Amino acid sequence: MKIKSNSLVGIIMGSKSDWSTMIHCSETLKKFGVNHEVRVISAHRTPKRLHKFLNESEKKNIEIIIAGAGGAAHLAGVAASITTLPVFGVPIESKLKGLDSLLSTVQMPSGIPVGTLAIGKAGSINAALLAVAILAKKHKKIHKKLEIYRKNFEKKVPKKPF
Ligand code: RP5
Repeated sequence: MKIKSNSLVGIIMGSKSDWSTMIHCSETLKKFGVNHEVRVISAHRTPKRLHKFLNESEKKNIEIIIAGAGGAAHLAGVAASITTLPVFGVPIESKLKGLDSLLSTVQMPSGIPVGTLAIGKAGSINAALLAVAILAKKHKKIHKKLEIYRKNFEKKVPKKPF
């Protein structure tokens, strides 16, 4: 049975402490008018919540899951194993500068993929932009906004370094 919702993306993160990174993902989606849900869900602290959220996401119109986690960052991988929705992983900066988070997220054995972005803020923003690019194929309004964004983005790059 379908659940009523106008969210296209689900952002999950292992801890409230990840929000200072994942807020950039949410802010970027907002710029493109992409409705999304944001939840603190941990693969090891709240596994039932993870199953429930992904189960409900599939019954809503959610098309993409973005998971941010740090340290032994298995959230994106576990999420990808539960749902058939595409999952992007954002490695959160950690005590090991995010290298642990990056390797935990990116090194998925073949069979269950996680599209892994860069560590920290850049990855958080890019996860949103990648989601936007995928959504743009189907959603015309998002496509238009992406084209405008790209045009303006190029203009922001200075021609000279001084
Ligand atoms: C991970 O542990 C979370 O994703 C977070 O990045 C990290 C630390 O969590 P807290 O101790 O700050 O709650 O599960």
